[in-house]
Amino acid sequence: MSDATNVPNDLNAFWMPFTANRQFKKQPRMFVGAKDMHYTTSDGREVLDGTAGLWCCNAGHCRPKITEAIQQQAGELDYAPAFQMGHPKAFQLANRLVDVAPDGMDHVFFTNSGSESVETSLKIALAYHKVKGEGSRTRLVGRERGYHGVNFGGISVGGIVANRKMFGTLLTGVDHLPHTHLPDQNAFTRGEPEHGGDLADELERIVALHDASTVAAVIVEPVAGSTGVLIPPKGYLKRLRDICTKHGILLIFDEVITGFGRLGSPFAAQHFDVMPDMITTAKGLTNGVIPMGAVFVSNEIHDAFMNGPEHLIEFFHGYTYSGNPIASAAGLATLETYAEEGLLTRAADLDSYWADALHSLKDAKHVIDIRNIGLIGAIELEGIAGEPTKRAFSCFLDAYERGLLIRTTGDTIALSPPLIIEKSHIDQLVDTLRTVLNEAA
Ligand code: PXG
Repeated sequence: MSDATNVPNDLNAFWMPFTANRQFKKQPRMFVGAKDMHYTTSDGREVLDGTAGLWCCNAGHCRPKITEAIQQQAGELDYAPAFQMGHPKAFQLANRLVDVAPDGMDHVFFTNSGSESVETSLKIALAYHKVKGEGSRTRLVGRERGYHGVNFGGISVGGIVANRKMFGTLLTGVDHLPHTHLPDQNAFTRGEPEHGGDLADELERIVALHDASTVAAVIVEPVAGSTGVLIPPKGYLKRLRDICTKHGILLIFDEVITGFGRLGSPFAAQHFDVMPDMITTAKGLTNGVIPMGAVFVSNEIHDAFMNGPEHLIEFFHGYTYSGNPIASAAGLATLETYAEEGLLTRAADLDSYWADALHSLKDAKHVIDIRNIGLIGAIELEGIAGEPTKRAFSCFLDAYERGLLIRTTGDTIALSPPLIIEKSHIDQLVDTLRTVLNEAA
């Protein structure tokens, strides 16, 4: 067993998350370095990052400003208690964040991950109705195929069967909208699909069944990522907003992957011009470098809590690491990097080049659909009969051998490169994928 960082040591102790552990440990894939658009593998190869790590390294890798901010903060103030005490950088970061958030979202609650942001937003929704005197609003509505992290609230409102079926009865009082994936009508659409906007009306049916007075919140990903990239049909999100408003239900956008520039605006809410009541984020907030999440909260929700005697805690929730100094420093440096390089809007400039490149794969082997929006792409493959996910997973392995990192979910290849990507990288990415697909069994 070696302690050197560039060679695999004993792999047994680490039970890896969302990983085929036995396959991986027989044939490990290790990154030992990263810079800008590339990873370096333990056998010295460069791999083009087609996924921004896991949808999080939006400014690319090992960016100097972020690295230096973390180093400096670690030597200056390593930790400050998060409850009943503060430190300046958490407040600075909250201010910078609300500067890029949609108008009227002037408050931020810090967490450490997307999953925690989701739990936090659901708890704020329940508590908000309670403090407003509408404590009967306890039901939560999610959506089939939704991904909202892995904690109990998130998997309850989520709609990915594999993430739910092992874990009992989950939260009670949860209902689900139908998903919006309509391949027969929308296959090979560029951007928002034409068909399916009316699926938002299913919310009226759910509200009618339970009565609006029992429904607290609806949570959706504006663009669903983990389920294989589902782009909202035209008019869908606006319709959800209208129905929620009509019935006094809070609308939560889970922007853990769409936040921080992925669609060409800081947030999807701005891209689609639909304003939710809360936005959950993580990932790109610190460029993926240090765990941190944030829930953006509308002024109305925040202000509803600021009542009663001033010495009392207004909301019984929070984490030891909420607004951690090093994470805050990383967040500030990340936002500076985004601003200096125009990264929160760069996806809008590259959108059509990206779309053309992706859709040029239409005739590659096995491809049954291609979807894109901002700097997100999905290539859906026909699965091997009786062996779902196997074809896409072999493509993932082959792409890695050919110097390209992609993600797969089911039989869909998902792409979400760092927002610093250049056209030449897009060409390389698509050329590699074409070879991989055409050679796939
Ligand atoms: N909400 C959404 C919409 C997400 O995409 C989470 C919550 C949970 O975040 P944390 O930080 O708790 O993991 C996510 C996470 C993929 C992939 O390749 C997506 C995520 C995580 C890992 C892989 O699709 N999304």
